[in-house]
Amino acid sequence: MSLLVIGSDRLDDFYVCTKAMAPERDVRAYPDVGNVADIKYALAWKAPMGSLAQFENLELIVSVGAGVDHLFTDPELPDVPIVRYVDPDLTARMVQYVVLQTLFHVRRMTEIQAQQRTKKWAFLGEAMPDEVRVGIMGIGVLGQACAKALGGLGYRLNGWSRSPKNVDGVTCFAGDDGLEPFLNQTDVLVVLLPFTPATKGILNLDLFRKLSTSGRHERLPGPVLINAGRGGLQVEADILSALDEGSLYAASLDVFETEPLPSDSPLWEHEHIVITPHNAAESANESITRYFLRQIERLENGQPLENVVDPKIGY
Ligand code: NDP
Ligand code: OXD
Repeated sequence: MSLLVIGSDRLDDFYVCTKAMAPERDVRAYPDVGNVADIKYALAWKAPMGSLAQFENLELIVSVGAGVDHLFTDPELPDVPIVRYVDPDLTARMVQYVVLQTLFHVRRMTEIQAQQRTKKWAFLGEAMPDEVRVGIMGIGVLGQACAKALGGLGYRLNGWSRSPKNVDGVTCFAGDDGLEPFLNQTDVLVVLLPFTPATKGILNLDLFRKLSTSGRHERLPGPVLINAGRGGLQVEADILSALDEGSLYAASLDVFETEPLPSDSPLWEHEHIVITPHNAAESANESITRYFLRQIERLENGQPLENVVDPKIGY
């Protein structure tokens, strides 16, 4: 009945933290697994392909992240319940990131910073909050928390999801039919979608061209993209083309097709792009470990697991 921590740059931290928080438990850190038959519960982030298949008595996988695409890329993924990470720590950090990036672009900070570099003192027009429509693609746990915070700043809100939703203060759109009307009424596109076969490459030139042009005026020079979902959602060459042709004004990207972002990527150099190193919502080791242990306790006490993912839809 051993616990395993596997994958992640923070593997050693999770190991130490799990041992400290559950001293009565036997904890192993991959690849030092001992007898594979002992392993019953795994805390995983980007585990080496095929590695989880060797644990024949595995009963539960808890994902270190809210996204579980890192598990579903493994063709030998064991058929056991997968719980994704949903926690106030993660949610609060994502809300801060999305609010920060939204304000940054609506207040035209890339232009203001360019002015600073040339010691230029000049006012730029700024949109009033209720002139700006923030459209949240993926109005799930994180999207709804962001909507609440952005609504408090006075922005108008739209949301898009797979299944129809009712969210206070948000005009909701759903499915393929809802996508175009959602985009047509969006000035700032916040992306908090999971990476699945259905969302792969969805952020492409065709989509950017459907974003609202009516919000574009001297105070809000054009649509903004904020992607904190996954890099596989975006076509990076298309983001650059959209910025060049004006169908995007600016972008904040936390996730990339290849991570770390290669040093020769032209995204690094673009004046209207903010790059962050997939740190939009990097939760504390203690929060993640506490969540892992709670799921194990629930399983052992016969209580339902929380936030179990559906392998058929991939999130
Ligand atoms: P949820 O599962 O709660 O929400 C996902 C939302 O996306 C739901 O509204 C869902 O629709 C919608 N969705 C999924 N597939 C489609 C589709 N094909 N078409 C339209 N809508 C779709 O996830 P979270 O909010 O917890 O997390 C979202 C993602 O954020 C994670 O999967 C992860 O990739 C990313 N993330 C990134 C972090 C970072 O640091 N950059 C940190 C944490 C998460 P429906 O409501 O109908 O199910
Ligand atoms: C997550 C992430 O999915 O950090 O939680 O990317």
